[in-house]
Amino acid sequence: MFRFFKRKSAAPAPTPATLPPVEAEPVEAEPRQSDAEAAASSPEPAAGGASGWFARLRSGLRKTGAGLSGLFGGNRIDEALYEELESALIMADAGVAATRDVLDQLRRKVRASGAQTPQQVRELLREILAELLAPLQKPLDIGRTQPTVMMMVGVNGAGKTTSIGKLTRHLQRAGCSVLLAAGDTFRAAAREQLAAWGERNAVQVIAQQGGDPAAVAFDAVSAGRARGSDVVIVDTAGRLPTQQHLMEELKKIRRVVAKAMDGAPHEVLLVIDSTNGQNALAQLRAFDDAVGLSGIILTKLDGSAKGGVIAAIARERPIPIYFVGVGESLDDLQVFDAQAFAHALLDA
Ligand SMILES: Nc1nc2c(ncn2[C@@H]2O[C@H](COP(=O)(O)OP(=O)(O)O)[C@@H](O)[C@H]2O)c(=O)[nH]1
Ligand SMILES: [Mg+2]
Repeated sequence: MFRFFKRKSAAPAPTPATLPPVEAEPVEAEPRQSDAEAAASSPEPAAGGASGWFARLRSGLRKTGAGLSGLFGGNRIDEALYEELESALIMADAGVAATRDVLDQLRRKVRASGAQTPQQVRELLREILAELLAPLQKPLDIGRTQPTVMMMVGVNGAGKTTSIGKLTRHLQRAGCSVLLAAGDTFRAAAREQLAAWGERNAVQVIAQQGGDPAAVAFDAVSAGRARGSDVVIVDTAGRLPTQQHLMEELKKIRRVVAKAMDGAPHEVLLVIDSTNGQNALAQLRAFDDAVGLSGIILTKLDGSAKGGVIAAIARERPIPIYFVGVGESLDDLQVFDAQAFAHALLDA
C-alpha cells in the first residue's frame, strides 16, 4: 500500500498542480515495472500478506492478555460489560481519553441500534475502532520527486535502523532504488548496523567517520540527486524529547536537508516502539512539535505490545501510520490496515 507516482502517470488523479510533471520511466528501469506495479497496487506487501500480519499481531496481543475477545461471551448487555470493556481498553494502552470517547460512542450506538446481545456490541465496537483508526491509514507516496527524501527519528532502541532495513526491502520490491545515510554518527556501531542492512539489501550507505549528522545527510541527498535515486533514507541517532540540544540537532539536520534539495525532507517518520505504552504519546507530541512529522512506523507489535496505543495516537494526533513492525527480519514490515487492526484487537 504505497502509491508509486511514476506508475500512475497515465491516471488522471491526484498530483497537485504545484508538483513538477511526472517524468517518463527511464528505459533501464523497465524490467522492474511489473514488480513495482504489483507492489504498488496490492493492498498487502509481497511477504506475509494479510493473514501473516494479522496472525502475528493477534498472537502478540494475545500474549499480553490485552485482547478483548473474552468479554463478549455473556448473554446480557449490562453495566458490568461496559466496565470490563473500559478496563480492557485501558489495559491495552488505549489511554483514558480515547477509552472514554470509544465507550461513550459505543453506548450511543448500542442504544440507537437496539442491539440485544454482547456479540452485537462487539460488532459495534469493531466499527467504532475501525472508524477511529481509519484516518491513520494512508499510503506512502513515492515518485512525486526524485529522490523522495525521508528522515527517521525517535528515541533510542525504537527500531529506526531496523525499520530502515525493512523499508528498503519493501521499496526495492516496488522497483525503487534506495540510498541510505548513516546519520547516527554518535556510535561506530550504529554506522556498522546500518551498513549491514545496506549489504543485506545491496544498497549503498553514505557514511562519514565521526562527523556531523547534518553533513552526512547533506551528502546523501546530494548523492541521491546526482544518481537519480528514487528514495534517500536518513537514519538519525536516538534521542529523548527532553534532551533539548539533541532535538535542536534534529532540527538542524532537517534544515540542512532542505538546503540540499528544495522541499526535502518529504517525509519525517517517527519510529515508535509500541511496547512503550502511553509514553509513545509524549514522544509523538515532542517530535512532531520539533520537526513536524509526516508519518509513523510502529514497531514491535509482535512482542509484548498491547496495541491500544494506536487508538490513543488516533485521538491525540492522527498522523498516518505507514507501517507496523512485526519482527526483526527483513520482511517483518507491514502496511498498516485499520480494519485488520480493529479485527485483531477484538479477536485476540
Ligand atoms: N520484535 C521486534 N523487534 C524489533 C522490531 N523492530 C526493531 N526491533 C529490535 O529492536 C532493537 C532496536 O532496534 P534498532 O533498529 O537498533 O533501534 P534504533 O535505536 O531506533 O535504531 C533491535 O534489537 C531490533 O532488532 C520489531 O518490529 N519487532
Ligand atoms: Mg539506530
